[in-house]
Amino acid sequence: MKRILAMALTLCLVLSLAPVVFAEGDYYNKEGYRICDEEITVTTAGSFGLKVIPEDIIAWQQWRERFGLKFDMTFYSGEDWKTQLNLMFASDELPDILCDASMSNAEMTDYGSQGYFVNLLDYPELIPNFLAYCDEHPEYRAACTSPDGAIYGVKMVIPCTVNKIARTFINREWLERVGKEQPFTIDELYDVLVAFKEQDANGNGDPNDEVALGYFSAGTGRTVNALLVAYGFNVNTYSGYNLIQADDEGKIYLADTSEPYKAFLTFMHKCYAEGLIAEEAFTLTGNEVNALCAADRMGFYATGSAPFVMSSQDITTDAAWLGVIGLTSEYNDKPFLPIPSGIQSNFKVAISADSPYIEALVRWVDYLFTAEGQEQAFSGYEGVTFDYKFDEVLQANVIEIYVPEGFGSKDEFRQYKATFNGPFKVFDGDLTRNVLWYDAPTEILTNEDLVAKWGWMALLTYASRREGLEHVTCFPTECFTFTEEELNKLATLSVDLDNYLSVAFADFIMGNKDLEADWAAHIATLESIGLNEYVAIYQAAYDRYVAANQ
Ligand SMILES: [Ca+2]
Repeated sequence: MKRILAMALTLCLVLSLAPVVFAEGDYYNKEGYRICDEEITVTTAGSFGLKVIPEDIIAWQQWRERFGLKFDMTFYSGEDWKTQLNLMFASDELPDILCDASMSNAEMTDYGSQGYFVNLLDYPELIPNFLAYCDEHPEYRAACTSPDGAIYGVKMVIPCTVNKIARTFINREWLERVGKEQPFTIDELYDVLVAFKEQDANGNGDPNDEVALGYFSAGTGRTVNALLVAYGFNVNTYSGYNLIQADDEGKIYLADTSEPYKAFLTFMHKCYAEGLIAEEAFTLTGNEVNALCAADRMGFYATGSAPFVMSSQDITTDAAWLGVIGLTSEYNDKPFLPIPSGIQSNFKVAISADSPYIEALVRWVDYLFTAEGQEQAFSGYEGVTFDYKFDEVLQANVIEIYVPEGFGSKDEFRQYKATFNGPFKVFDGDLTRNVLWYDAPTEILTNEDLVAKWGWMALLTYASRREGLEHVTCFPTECFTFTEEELNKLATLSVDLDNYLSVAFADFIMGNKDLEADWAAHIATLESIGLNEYVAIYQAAYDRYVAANQ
């Protein structure tokens, strides 16, 4: 009913607008740039916290000059944005294009199917670069496709591999002090952790101040990702629980209910019981975790940042660490590295179906997927905000962002002057990091100068080159889309499961629950919450994803 009404409304809208809609080609060029010879002013809004004056940003000026698009931009803080966006929907007054929509799959499916947004696929001749990108990255197409088959918006993606993976590190200096080699299996890791705990691994004279396994739910929760991979799970997780997986036959299951997962929890509990994990693992705050790192008290952990950031020092301090990738265990003897898609869950850019400039804006979205469009999102324009410079150690061209007078660093210039660090940023990250990851010869990756400059990125790149290590695509739950009915069910199911699993996870690790005596009751509780229905919904979403990917 809603759909029919929406279609009728759209039809009325099109008819009522018909007299003022520009004839095709009148105001825009179908190919080449500029997009509009005669400048047009385009309204845009989105969630963006930085206080900048849009007209002062170099990207804004470049877009005006290069494309004939003058963006009239309005930004709202993250908290205000949802309210503002709802008001826009209610009053039917969307701007021409949303530059940071921060809309979930559910919201985009809902509003898109009601006719609020342009389906990009209705303009195939205007989106050659977008379609080429989707062909090359079918998972991206799947992630942006609503269950009705339309693409109402595009999402941000992190293209740099080293930025996406679970960044796991072990302290090389600690290993040397306790006389151990880098561990590659769970058993070897356990030996090392025991040595870290028993000896004065950080060399400060106190044999009792080391935190061997740096798992803290705040700050270094990602540590569990490296351990789960050792047990054979192809995951990208910060929490360590509620993990959807597919078996070899494409059958979906919740990893948390499996034997290898139980073995993972058993390992975590053993570490906790023996004091290898800190007693405060579930209660320490992020700042307190950083203080431990700054005091050199953690020997092994994974993080969303890097050792030098965690310990508030400069990047040269990363040289004291080694990258850890592809641990194995008795449940999984093949080392592998899961590489996440890097596709963010929310929609970033969407064009209002009411805009008089739909075609020009469809071309603008398409531009964001050209090589230059991808590069400018993070780094701006060559010769304007950065130069390519030959890196002697890396033996390759890398992007060197300018530091003009008045700016303290490249990043300050980039964020506050060169680019919009959010709006229209569909590709995030310095693309030359992939030159290091994919092209640098392995023998230079341990070069002192290279490690001093690239720090954690060099450590992980080197670890990724280990012989026999397989690089695999991470199981792509973030690319799944759900129907309205499924979303309604998931709204309560996933919250209930998450709430229960987060408590059970801590209880099993801390020993409040017993992994043998309480396991059957644990599974029964999951079933009573709705495990089977949950898995069935994910199975349907996965089947659609596989179909959309073909
Ligand atoms: Ca010590």
